[in-house]
Amino acid sequence: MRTQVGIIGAGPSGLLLARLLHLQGIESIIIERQSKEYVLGRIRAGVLEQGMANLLRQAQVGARMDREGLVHGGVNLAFNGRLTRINMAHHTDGQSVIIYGQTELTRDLVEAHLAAGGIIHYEAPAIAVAEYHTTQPRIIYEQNGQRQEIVCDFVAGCDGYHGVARQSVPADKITLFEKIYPFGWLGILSDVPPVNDELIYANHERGFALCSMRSHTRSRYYVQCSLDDDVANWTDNAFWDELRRRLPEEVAEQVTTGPRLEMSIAPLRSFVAEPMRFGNLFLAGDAAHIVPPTGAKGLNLAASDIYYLSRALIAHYQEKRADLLDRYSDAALRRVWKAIRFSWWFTSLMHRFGDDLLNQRLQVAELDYLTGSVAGQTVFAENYVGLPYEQFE
Ligand code: RFL
Ligand code: PHB
Repeated sequence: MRTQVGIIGAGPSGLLLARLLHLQGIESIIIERQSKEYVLGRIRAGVLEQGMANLLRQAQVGARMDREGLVHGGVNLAFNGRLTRINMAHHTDGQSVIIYGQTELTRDLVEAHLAAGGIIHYEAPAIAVAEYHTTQPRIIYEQNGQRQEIVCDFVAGCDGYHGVARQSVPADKITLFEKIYPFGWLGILSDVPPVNDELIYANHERGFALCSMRSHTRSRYYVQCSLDDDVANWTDNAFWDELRRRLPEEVAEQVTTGPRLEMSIAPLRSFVAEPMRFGNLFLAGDAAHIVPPTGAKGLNLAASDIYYLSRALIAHYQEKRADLLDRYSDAALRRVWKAIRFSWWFTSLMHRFGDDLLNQRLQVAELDYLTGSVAGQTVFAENYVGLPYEQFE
């Protein structure tokens, strides 16, 4: 098999890239390890920056997001038993975020891509990327127990943290930066109305908590948990009790509880691989970097990578230009590192780190300062709504 751009991974990065290329007449094939049902059933992120929303509209998959997504111009920080709202729109010239689940967005992308004749091979794990330093890189994969190959002009490694694209590069050609946090997030999804119109990030001496949502009738809540905790240790009631203990009283009283649709534990990690280009192999999204979920940046970084990568590939095919391909890694990484920094900082500010009482007092002092200062609120707001994409043309 032959194609122009071979894409490994049918998550948001791979699908969005395929879609943007297709609209410019550039062909691709996506290889996905899991089944379609599995990919469409995953519960992950829920907050879209404006830059990402615009890119989805450009990819002609924004209609349902614009109909069903919830626009939030503010976000709440809870600490010391009280709730403070940061008016993000006010501090960023009217910018906001859109609450729209990654699950829904993935469905929109898959449906649009398949309807336009796009090719996605599910249950087809890539094993390696070969000869990526030549003009004919190959993706080697398996399907129905058979070894297969796709010869491409370029390979996009959109295969997430555990993918093979990054691992196909020799260790001495790639630099990895990693930090693993000493706790996880226990999350519940439940068909109950959210406790608040906008998100609440809570710092509490028992540990962090987050009140989020997917719609007016579906809530997503998280509590910080220990790394060796297990979902089997948690009944629904135990989760709701722990959540309420970590929220200001007037909020806790308003929480509507219900049975779980899903409950899971996610570890927290900061990770960056540099560079993001190796010959004609390009890494994008979680394949190249991971952020802890505290700033809601993981999915949004996948989108900014694809903004840069799609433009670079389009300039190559339509204008025979190589300069944007050459600049891809640096441009993407500049934005990645700023989001890595914001997510690390927000994680450090909101979570309980053991019994470090000094640290707890410092966190409260910083939150008090941040929420009481126009400069502090502005810094928070412009990072949360998403730093701008660089001009890339
Ligand atoms: P994805 O979504 O992981 O997609 C990668 C795809 O590649 C496939 N794959 C392979 N395919 C073929 N051959 C192989 N050898 C392959 N190896 C892997 C995988 O099956 C998968 O379909 O990466 P992508 O597209 O870069 O998108 C990134 C986002 O998904 C990610 O940043 C966010 O979901 C991160 N994240 C969260 N971000 C937030 O902003 N807020 C959240 O609440 C949030 N929760 C989460 C998350 C990520 C999680 N993961 C990865 C474990 C919760 C979880 C559980
Ligand atoms: C979510 O709704 O799943 C969510 C929202 C905000 C975050 C992380 C996760 O920072």
